[in-house]
Amino acid sequence: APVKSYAAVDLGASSGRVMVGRVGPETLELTEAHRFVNRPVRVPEGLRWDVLGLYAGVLEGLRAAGRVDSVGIDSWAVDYGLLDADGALLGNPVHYRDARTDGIAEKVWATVPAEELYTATGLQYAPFNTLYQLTAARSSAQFGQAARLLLIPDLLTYWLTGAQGTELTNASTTQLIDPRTRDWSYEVAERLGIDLGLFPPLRRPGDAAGVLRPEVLEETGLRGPVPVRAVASHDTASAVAAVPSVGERFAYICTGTWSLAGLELDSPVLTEESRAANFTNELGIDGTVRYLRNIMGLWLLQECVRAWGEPDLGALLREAARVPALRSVVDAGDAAFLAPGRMPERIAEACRASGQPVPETRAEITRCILDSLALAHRRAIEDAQRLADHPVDVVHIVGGGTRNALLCQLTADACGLPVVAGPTEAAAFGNVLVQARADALVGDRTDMRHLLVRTQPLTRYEPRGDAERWRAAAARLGAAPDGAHS
Ligand code: ADP
Ligand code: LRH
Repeated sequence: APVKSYAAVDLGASSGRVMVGRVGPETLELTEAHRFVNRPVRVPEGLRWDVLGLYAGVLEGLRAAGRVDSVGIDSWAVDYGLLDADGALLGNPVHYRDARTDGIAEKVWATVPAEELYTATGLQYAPFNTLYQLTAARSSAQFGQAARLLLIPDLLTYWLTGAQGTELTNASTTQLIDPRTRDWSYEVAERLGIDLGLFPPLRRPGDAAGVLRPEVLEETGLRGPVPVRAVASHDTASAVAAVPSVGERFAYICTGTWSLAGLELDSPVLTEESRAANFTNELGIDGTVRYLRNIMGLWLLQECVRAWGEPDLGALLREAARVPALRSVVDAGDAAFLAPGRMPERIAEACRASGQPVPETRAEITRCILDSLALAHRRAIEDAQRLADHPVDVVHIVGGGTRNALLCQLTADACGLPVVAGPTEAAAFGNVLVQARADALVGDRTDMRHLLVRTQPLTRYEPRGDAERWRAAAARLGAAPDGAHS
């Protein structure tokens, strides 16, 4: 039976990587060709992505990857580049943690009330949804020159191929897509004066997206033609596609810079209760809905580790494991933690403000973060099951957080459910598998998942039975509203 090779470009908020996947009917192997840091840059006008640095990393990765049957790109959601009428990039793409969207949502809601926006688009409120970014950008000189808008993976695909498109799973994070029709939300766009003509036509995971340009072949040393394939270009959609579940009754948590915790559903949940609980309905492969909540995730720890001068993570986590559990917890869903900087202080302040013991040492702060994340995972998974009327027996953890055994165990304890951890590079697996499926090497979504289960090492964590303590801690955090409020 044939085995083919695919390059998966996966750009996370903290690092980018080019992985090579080998896929056959009984084969699924992933190796890292190249990894590079993704560091946002603060310039006088705000926080920006170093998108040229990322593109250079992609080219270097493709060179290291060598001969592949096709290439797919996924990245974090919501952000975009603007092109002028000649197709040239206008400025550096703005980082979703930039402050330009402060106070913008209220302006949008004055035209389209938050309730209507939710029924029309199914998206949770987050200040950085593309819709709010565009509203903030509209009066800028740069925007006046824009002829095209390309989401980050679509921008890199354009640079590699010269062909333009808007991939659907990532488009579903703009707040301009209707999750029922899986097409643009024309009415919302019109009422808010957003020109959908800025976006090139929609394409779906598995669609052809062009071939590497001759100049790219030359720079990477590859021999053409090399097709580029649209994948589930939202990294979370690719990661969910690679959740190694065998049944339907599962929840997932994609852990990296963010924790995205929720369910895979056939249709969106657009109730007022769901909106109040800040659940989102993003689109996945095969017309599925990713019903989930954004939780601040390991960002909280990343920012502390950065503030502390990058101490060894393994040693820090071992010390944190010895700190007594649940002394103090913060609301890891709170958008107050969105911006970079002063994270250890901000966590301590949140504990003080809620009358809890203030964590002092690095190990104590780390433990506070991990307990808080586990608690936020518990709340999201409980709420999702109730709101979607979709009970689960197991929680799958995928992404970088699978390397944090303490976080996985605490999540099992908090949820009172077994946790199955792995794969770590879920987004890259999902990316590769969608490419392989387009070549008919794997069948449907279930086949993709079974192949993962047969080939990938997974770690199981059983809940340690202290459910009552977690219930009490959840109650202590109180009836604070959930999700990215501030
Ligand atoms: P993203 O895709 O958002 O950039 P990743 O999925 O790569 O994020 O996950 C990055 C996170 O994984 C880091 O912030 C860190 O907390 C965790 N991580 C990475 N390596 C390790 C490790 N060796 N031990 C524990 N945690 C790790
Ligand atoms: C994770 C992610 C998440 C989005 C956020 C902006 O990388 O794509 O799904 O909400 O970045």
